[in-house]
Amino acid sequence: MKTATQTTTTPKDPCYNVFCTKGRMCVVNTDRSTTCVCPEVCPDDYKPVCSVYLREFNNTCKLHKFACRIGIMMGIEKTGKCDLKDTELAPCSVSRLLQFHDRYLAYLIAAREQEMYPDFQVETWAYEDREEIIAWEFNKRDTNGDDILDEDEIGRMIIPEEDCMMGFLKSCDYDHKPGISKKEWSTCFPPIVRALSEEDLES
Ligand SMILES: [Ca+2]
Repeated sequence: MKTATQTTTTPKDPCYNVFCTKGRMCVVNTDRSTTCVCPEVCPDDYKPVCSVYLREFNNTCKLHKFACRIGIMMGIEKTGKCDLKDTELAPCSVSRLLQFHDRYLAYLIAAREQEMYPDFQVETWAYEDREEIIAWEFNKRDTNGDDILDEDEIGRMIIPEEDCMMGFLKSCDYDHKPGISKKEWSTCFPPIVRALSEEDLES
């Protein structure tokens, strides 16, 4: 799987090795230092980018503005318009994306519950427990135990009916090195449960 985040930067760009979390965008300051920001206002320039969730934005700033509102990592699949003819994947819709982390976490909690307490349901899982469940999933998926989810291991995580999964996995792999490390995994999969609706994203 190719690294999809920050495809517009080059190794000379000060932002090249800066990986902003929670949807933020790396900007270069006048002294060449960098800052991760959530853009409030974006230019109206039409320089389309296609996100890894196969949703198109008029420019990179608008992609980050949107991703910040949801608080998720969102890689760029390619600069330019999304070319859906080249892929068999369906775009991940906004409503499905809003609930993606919760949906995935609920799925993992059910699997973990089944393993640990097959006879009853746990009432609520604390933050630390959810953190542990996310780490448990990583270790289970890292079948060769090298602390990296490599291309084959990631390939086995794709669920055909989960149209946001591919984008999520691509967004997790943000550090220009192949595969998803434990650090990348815990960064892109926060153990929080959000309550956002599509209305929250308007304006
Ligand atoms: Ca591995």
